[in-house]
Amino acid sequence: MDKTLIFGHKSPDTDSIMSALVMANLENYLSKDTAVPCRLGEINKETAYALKYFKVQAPKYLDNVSNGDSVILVDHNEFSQSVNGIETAKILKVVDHHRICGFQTSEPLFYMSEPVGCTCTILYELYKMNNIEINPTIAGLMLSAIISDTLLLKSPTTTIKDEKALKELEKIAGIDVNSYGLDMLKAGTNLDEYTAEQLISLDAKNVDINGNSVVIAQVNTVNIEDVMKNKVALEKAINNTITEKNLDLFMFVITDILNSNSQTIALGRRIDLVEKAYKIKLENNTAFLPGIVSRKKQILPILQENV
Ligand SMILES: [Mn+2]
Repeated sequence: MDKTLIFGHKSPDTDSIMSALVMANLENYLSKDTAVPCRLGEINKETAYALKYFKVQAPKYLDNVSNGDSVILVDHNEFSQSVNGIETAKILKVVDHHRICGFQTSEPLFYMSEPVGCTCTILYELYKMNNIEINPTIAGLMLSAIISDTLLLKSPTTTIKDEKALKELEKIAGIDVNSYGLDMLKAGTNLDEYTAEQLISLDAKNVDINGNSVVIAQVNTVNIEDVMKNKVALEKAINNTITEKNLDLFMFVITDILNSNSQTIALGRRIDLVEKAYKIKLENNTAFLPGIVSRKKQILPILQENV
């Protein structure tokens, strides 16, 4: 029997991990191949909290794929965010909710993309479409991903489909989504043990913006000042990464999940992109971004428009 490797993006967030686990569960109903959920990086604290709560093991770590490996991508499609060697793999399916960028295959594939708040919302629809029952554990994984990606439905990426899915999954899992969700999000904001290097790579995405090599990294917190206390160390780590990867811009976004605001530290030769996008002037490499919480909807496209 062939094995199909299923994984989300590098620097995995809760959606990337849960989508891999959930998609593997779904595939085991839909396909005769064996599906193996994988992860492309360390499990963050928020995800660890959710996995422990629902008593599910983390997927196995995958460093690279090689010629002809069968894979399914969830929660991403850009090769720059995918596994090493992705160019040589056989991509069977993609289930995603991001912009499509630089994506190409040599064979036909199943591709499901929707502009909803979370990949697990699309997976929820796939269970429905295929008439497959969702068990309470799978429901718990899915609702954790939706809470994480939509910040408990507060992010502007949230759609009616996310709200409906969350409501339904709450019933199946038999938990109170609001209290569980807040505990889970808070578990992810405990940043004390991380070094500056780790903080800037916990949830970092490489993106190409009209030929500019950009990294947008984000951390969630309940207290922006707490993170900003380490500004000097953060700046040093960011500058090292810029040199190492020859980046044009590194935008570090510290998001206050309780008040739905962010503070950014931006460095690189194209910090003008950030200044133009938000009509601000960075002071000491930093600026407050009121109301900004979503990289996908309020950062990436805004930078692109202003390039
Ligand atoms: Mn996602």
